[in-house]
Amino acid sequence: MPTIAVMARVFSGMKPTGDATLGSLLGALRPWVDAQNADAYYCVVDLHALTIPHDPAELRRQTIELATMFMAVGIDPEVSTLFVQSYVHEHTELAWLLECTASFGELRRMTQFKDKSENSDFVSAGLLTYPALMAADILLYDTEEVPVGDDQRQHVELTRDVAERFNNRYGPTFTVPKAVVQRSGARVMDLQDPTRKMSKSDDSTAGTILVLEDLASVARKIKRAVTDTEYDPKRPGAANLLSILGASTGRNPDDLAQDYSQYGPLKSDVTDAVTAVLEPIQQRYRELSADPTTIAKIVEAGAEKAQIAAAATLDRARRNIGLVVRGEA
Ligand code: AQP
Repeated sequence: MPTIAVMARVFSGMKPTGDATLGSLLGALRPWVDAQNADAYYCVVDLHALTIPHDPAELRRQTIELATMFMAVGIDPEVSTLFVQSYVHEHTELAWLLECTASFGELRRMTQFKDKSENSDFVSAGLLTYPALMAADILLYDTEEVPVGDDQRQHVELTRDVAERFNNRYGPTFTVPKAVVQRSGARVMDLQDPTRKMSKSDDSTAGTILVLEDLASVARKIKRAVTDTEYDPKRPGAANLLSILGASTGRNPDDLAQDYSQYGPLKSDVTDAVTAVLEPIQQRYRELSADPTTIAKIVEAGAEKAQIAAAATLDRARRNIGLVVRGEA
């Protein structure tokens, strides 16, 4: 398992585009908890949710729900900073400077852009420029490490390229961050189609496990997960179950693979392990969601703290790129 350096400056975010899945929990939220420190920033990236069609009332509801989920999983706002992206206007402002630093060609090559634009009637310009906003999110906090699932590795690579280009062109401005990706759980696959990533805005309900899902339904879905007739730990369905089990128990999936010769016992152990992970989170979520006013105050306070760091970086970037500073002309 990759280790996060002690007290590294950490930033990561999640879009409020649907209910958190087992994939986002194992690939991102749990690693975030492990990486918590006074220099860790965790953000509900609501502006990214605007890149695809959305319902405004749903977005508002899901934003506070996702902040509640961060805390239910174990993000402690007394330790790290938890906030909502759109509260800190520096994100969109820096994004413009970075859109003018990234090239059209590199944005167009992003796998997520290609996947999400492929079968859409309406492809927003924001879907193309999304990685520049994500780069701004990360770079504003002088971030050293970005804990993400495997699918976001490419966007962090682009962030590195853009930061280096900006620093080369305009002088030292940004810390160049690196992605930290778990070995197991980095890409949890759909249980019905293990060649496809489990995603929260997907309609594959039978193949997706939600963090807040009824545990009997979770057990049914794992039991019905697509596998082959003969046990083969290398096949996608089996590899996915072993990766989920590894991420849930902290054990190495390659070692776990040796413990089984049939799918029945494997599925039963995956169910127990996933239940043990989800149960306390669901309990904590129920307690926290009874008091949304407190959550709203926490994200407000988090945004105030985040803005102090963000404003300093934006000021540096504005000066270095050549914008005249108001009152100093
Ligand atoms: N299946 C997954 N396995 C491991 N990690 C995952 N993540 C998401 N799905 C899996 C990680 O969780 C974080 C969530 O990021 P996001 O919500 O901003 O965007 P995403 O990666 O596009 O997640 P989804 O669930 O696929 O959202 P939609 O469907 O709205 O696009 C990231 O660190 C991601 O790697």
